[in-house]
Amino acid sequence: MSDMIRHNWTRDQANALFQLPFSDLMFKAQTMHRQFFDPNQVQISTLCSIKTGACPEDCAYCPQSARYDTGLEREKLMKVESVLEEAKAAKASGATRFCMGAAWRSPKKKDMPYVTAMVAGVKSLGLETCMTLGMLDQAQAQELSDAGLDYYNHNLDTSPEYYGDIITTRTYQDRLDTLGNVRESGMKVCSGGIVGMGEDEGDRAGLLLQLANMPQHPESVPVNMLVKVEGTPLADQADLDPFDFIRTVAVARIMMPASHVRLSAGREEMNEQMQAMAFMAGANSIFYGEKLLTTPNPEANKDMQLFKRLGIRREEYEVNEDDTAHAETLMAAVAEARNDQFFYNAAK
Ligand code: SAM
Ligand code: DTB
Ligand code: SF4
Repeated sequence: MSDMIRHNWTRDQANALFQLPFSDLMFKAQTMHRQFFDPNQVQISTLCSIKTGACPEDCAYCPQSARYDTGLEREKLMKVESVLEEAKAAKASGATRFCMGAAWRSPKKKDMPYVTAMVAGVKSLGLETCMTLGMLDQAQAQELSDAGLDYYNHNLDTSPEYYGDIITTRTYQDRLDTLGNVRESGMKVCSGGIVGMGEDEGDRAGLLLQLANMPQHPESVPVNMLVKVEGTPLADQADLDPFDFIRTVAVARIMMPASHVRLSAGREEMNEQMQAMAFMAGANSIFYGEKLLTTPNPEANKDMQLFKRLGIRREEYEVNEDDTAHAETLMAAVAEARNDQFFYNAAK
């Protein structure tokens, strides 16, 4: 099977997959999916926006950029206690991974003690941890990894060729450098992109080529459908043909067969048939819970009903006792340093 995990895809091969008749592509993706995964299991992550709005970057799709008037209230970094409350609620409603996102270009030195305490606290609850905080240098990546962060999300967003039309405040190479630092630190990589931003099929192929030709594939590949937010430059972007979205999922599945491909932003605008088709194309992860970071997501009970109707089961996460013990030790240290009973209790 390992020879099916390739890192030498050519542009012609990626384009050819997109050009296949739809049924042939779906068959190929399903066949690949079944060799690596149980096709009826889906991994469930819940998002939490730990720092919302007022971001200095200019990503044309993003409601959190300070450059666009999207009516979003800026918020300070959440308290560790509040994040842990949200994580408990996410676990109680069925999530196995908790993904914390911040509207930052990159974390500042003063933020690190708080975010690492969040990681240790969430981890000690028996959840997998993920963060997306912008660009990381090697030392920051290592600090997060040492705190017990399992995944770091940092998307390439689109092809290198289309990238300049979407973001000017950080380069494609900056993103690749952050992903390199994450990989080097020992954390798992979560990286994907957004479709429906006016890119063409070659750009969607170009994005997947970048991801699939990395020395190691990202363990998690979010495929986001653009959520069009009033006030952003992409608010009036024409809709992408839903079949082109499904094709992107299918090609991601074929090019990165052992990775979890996540049906990410945009589910609120998809009907159930389209979501079922995305699962058939090889998507095996979702964001779960009523909110993404700032925009709506389907209600949790609606998702559970859909899973039931499709015979889909949640992918379980096996808690590693050593990891939990490590997280508890870190929490106890944080509690002592802050002389804070809450952390002490959370660590027990
Ligand atoms: N600020 C950090 C960064 O950009 O690296 C982390 C948070 S940022 C909101 C995480 C990702 O969310 C972006 O890379 C982008 O892929 C996705 N995203 C943001 N706004 C979106 C939208 N309107 N539709 C779809 N995806 C979106
Ligand atoms: C990812 O690829 N998608 C998520 C997560 N990683 C952080 C974010 C989607 C955000 C959608 C717009 C919003 O809710 O603000
Ligand atoms: Fe800031 Fe991230 Fe939004 Fe870009 S995507 S504007 S970096 S929050």
